[in-house]
Amino acid sequence: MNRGRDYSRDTRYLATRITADGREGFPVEPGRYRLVVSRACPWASRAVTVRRLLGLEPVLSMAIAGPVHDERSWAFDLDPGGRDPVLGIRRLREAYLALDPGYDKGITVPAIVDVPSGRVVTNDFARLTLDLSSEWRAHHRPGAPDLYPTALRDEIDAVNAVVYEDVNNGVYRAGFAGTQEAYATAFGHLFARLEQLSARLEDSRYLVGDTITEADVRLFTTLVRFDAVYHGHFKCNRRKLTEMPVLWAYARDLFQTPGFGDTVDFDHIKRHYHLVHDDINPTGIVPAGPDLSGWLEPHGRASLGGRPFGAGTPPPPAPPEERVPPGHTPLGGGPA
Ligand SMILES: N[C@@H](CCC(=O)N[C@@H](CS)C(=O)NCC(=O)O)C(=O)O
Repeated sequence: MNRGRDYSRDTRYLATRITADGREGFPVEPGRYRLVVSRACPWASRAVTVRRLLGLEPVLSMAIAGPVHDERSWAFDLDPGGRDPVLGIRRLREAYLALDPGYDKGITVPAIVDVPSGRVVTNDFARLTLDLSSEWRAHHRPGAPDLYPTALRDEIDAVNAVVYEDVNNGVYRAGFAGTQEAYATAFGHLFARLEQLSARLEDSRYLVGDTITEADVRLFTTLVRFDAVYHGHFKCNRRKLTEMPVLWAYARDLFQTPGFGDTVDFDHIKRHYHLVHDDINPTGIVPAGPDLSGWLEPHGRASLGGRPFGAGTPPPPAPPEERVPPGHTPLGGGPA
């Protein structure tokens, strides 16, 4: 990441696509690939939620890196012996260097690794979830929602574009701003966009159409981090999420929908931001708050109509090894 006067994201991704027809050399194949994530990261969390909503767990395995990384990249320090049990590596950089020993761009999550070769295939986070929806369709669970329906793609793309610019990446532009002006600009755009989204969601349960879509997944991953990290650590403090009634109810509604809140690890989120960005939090103190119990309060949005899964069904609980540990979530967490 490049920080400084005007924070800009390094967008030179490894953009090879895994497709149903394998036209880029990597066909969709059950068991062949491993999705590497951190539950702290909003971009990776999109993929965690989409994989779960679509029921791809049996065909696309998942590695969860520890929340705190250093310049040597994400580490599998939550796993026995500090190694990912499938890839056999300690750090994500090993999979990037297996592809290209001279690799000098961001070693980021989410990434999908080709298990037989141990090489990263893609870290193109924006494309990755859309491909899980479209290219992996043959492996979706029965009752999986269509998160990127053809008829709504233009509208979803348009919402995603402004949400990315002003909200998903906007909080980073505010938090990593190196000048007062850059911060003020990002701050202004962020809260103006949140107001506009709030107006859009006042009478409409979801962002596009009357079921959950990719657009909701992308807005959710930023909203769920808002009070825990963006409000304080990134100085996005005109209002807390809990002070924006429509967005707060919308976020709670999604949080309580299987596949969203049950993937959220507040402990990883708070430790990642406050410990990794030691330039903006040099003491390394991780805040004790906020109180998370409000996430379970009734949201009252069912009366707006809409059905989260349309004609489909919610996903069953995650496999025990993929549940968020107790104490990291107001939902209780842990194996059932
Ligand atoms: N690669 C994308 C999104 C993924 C991303 O930024 N992931 C972060 C975590 S939230 C990451 O892996 N950072 C590691 C690093 O930059 O060293 C980007 O930079 O725009």
